[in-house]
Amino acid sequence: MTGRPETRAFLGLGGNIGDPATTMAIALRTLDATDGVSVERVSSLYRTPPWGEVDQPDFLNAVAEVRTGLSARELLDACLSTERALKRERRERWGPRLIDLDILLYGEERIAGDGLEIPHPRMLGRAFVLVPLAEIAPGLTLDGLTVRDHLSRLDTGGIDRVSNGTGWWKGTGAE
Ligand code: A4P
Ligand code: MG
Repeated sequence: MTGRPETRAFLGLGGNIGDPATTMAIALRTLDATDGVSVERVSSLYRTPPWGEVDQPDFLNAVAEVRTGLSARELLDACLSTERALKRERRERWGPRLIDLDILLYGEERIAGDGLEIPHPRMLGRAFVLVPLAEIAPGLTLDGLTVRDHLSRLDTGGIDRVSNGTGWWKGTGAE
C-alpha cells in the first residue's frame, strides 16, 4: 500500500476473441488481488456490436468500480500487467482483442500526458461504456451531465445484457 487516500476509479473491460467472459473475470480477480486495489462493484456483462472497426465479432463489455490507494499511473501499470498476464496480443487499433482494460475515471482527476489520459477520451461517445457504467453509477456527473443523461444521447441498439446479475466475475459458478 502506498498510504495515499483511497480514490474511487472506474475501469472499462472488453474483449471479443477467445472466451472474453472468463478472461474479464480473471482480470477482475487479478486486480482485486493486487495490493492497493479493491473491486467494489461490477456491472452485468453486455454483448455489444463492434464500434470503430465493425468487421469483427461482437464484444462483451463491463465496467467495474474499484477503490485504490494507487496513483493513476500505478493503477494503469496494474491494468497493463494484468493484460499482459492474460497474453493480450496487440494488433490493429480498434481491432479484435482478448482483453482491453481502460481506466475510465480516477476520482475527479483530469490527466493528460505521459501516455495516460483520464477521463478516457472516447468514453462519452461509446454506448458500450456508458450502458454498463449507467448500471452501477447512473448519477455520476461528468462535464455537467449525469452518466444517464450522456447515455440518453447515444444509440444503444444491439446492446444486450447477457449475465444474470453481477457476480459473474467471482468464479464461484454463481452468475
Ligand atoms: N492509455 C492512455 N490513457 C489510458 C487510459 N485512460 N486507460 C494508454 C487505459 N490505457 C490508457 O491502449 C493503448 C495505451 O493507451 C495503453 O497501453 C496505455 O498506455 P489500448 O487500449 O491498447 O489502445 P487501443 O485499444 O489501440 O486504442 P483505444 O482507443 O484505447 O481503443 P479502445 O478505446 O480500447 O477501443 N467495440 C465494442 N463494442 N466494445 C469494445 O470494447 N473496444 C475497442 C477498442 C474498439 N471497439 C469496441 C471495443
Ligand atoms: Mg483501450
